[in-house]
Amino acid sequence: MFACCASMATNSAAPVVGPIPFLDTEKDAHGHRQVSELPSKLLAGIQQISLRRYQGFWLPESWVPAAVSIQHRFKPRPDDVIISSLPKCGTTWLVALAFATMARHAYPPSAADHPLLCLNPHQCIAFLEGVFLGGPAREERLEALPSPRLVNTHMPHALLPQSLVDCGSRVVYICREPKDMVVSMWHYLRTVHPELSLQDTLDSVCDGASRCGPFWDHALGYWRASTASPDSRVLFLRYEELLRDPASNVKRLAQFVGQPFSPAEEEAGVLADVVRLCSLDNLRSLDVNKTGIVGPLLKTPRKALFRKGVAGDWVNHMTPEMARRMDDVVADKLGHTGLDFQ
Ligand code: PAP
Repeated sequence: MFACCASMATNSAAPVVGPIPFLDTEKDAHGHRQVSELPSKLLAGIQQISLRRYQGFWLPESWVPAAVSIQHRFKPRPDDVIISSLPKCGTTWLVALAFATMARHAYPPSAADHPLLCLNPHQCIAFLEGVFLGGPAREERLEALPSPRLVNTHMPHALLPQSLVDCGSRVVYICREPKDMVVSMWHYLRTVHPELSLQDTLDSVCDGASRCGPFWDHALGYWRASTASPDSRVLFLRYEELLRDPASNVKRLAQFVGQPFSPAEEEAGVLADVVRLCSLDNLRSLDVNKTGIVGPLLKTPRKALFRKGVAGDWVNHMTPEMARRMDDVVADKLGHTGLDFQ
């Protein structure tokens, strides 16, 4: 409407560009609304963490600009491998396994100087949200990484750039039984928010208003992408399956990223070494994982990333009513989809 009025106002060659509605200047260069315009909520039980609803998902407020930048500025490569998850679903373990697997020729997993022995797994991989919040220098470092790159994100599939799907980057997703995810999240957040109750954590997850939630849409987006075709570029893993049989799942992972373990490597114990290097007991015992904080975005202690590492711990914390509430949400939101958490 503005353009039409402008052309009526003058016939001169110079295009008239003003005035425009002042409100429109709140949109960013890509025409998106400003963060301050998006629906907001406080994460239940934690007054300091504010969420914004962006394209159907509740993101931590500070991650929204990162989500926009990832969509517009991340330049995926066909041989990129993207680890994706909701928080507390096995990210750290999968990151360690993927790094150890993909870097095994440069860094044999049995080597005494393996990077995972002196770096936290999250320091071995670029966290996309952190990169795109970190300014041009961090983006340049991401660009400068040699291929194949390994990065991770908590972004929902629907928020990944279309160019990532188009160019064929591989995505490895890990999901976890939601009651265990809730219990893990509660323990983790309590390290910096001791006032947080399990009930509040459960409520936020069941209401869909937790970090990168609704959890059912997050998992479903990746599930559908993984089952869309036999040659899907999305591998869908489950934390519980990794616990049951880590070696088989690491083999699947290696195959998927185009670096299968050869019979000779298996014979030599390389696969077993990867599993051992990334085991909870090993990672937890390392000095680097006993000290320090996870990163500038989340000031939780690193040691909180390595807690119990089992399936079914929810029975030790949830009342039957709490468990029923979550099971009802899962049945309601996912019952008809073929995605389950067995
Ligand atoms: P993040 O998304 O913040 O990185 P994430 O690693 O997904 O967290 O979740 C931590 C959970 O994975 C913890 O579960 P718990 O609270 O139920 O115990 C943690 O113990 C578990 N975990 C971390 N490393 C490993 C590992 N090497 N093997 C098995 N489980 C692990």
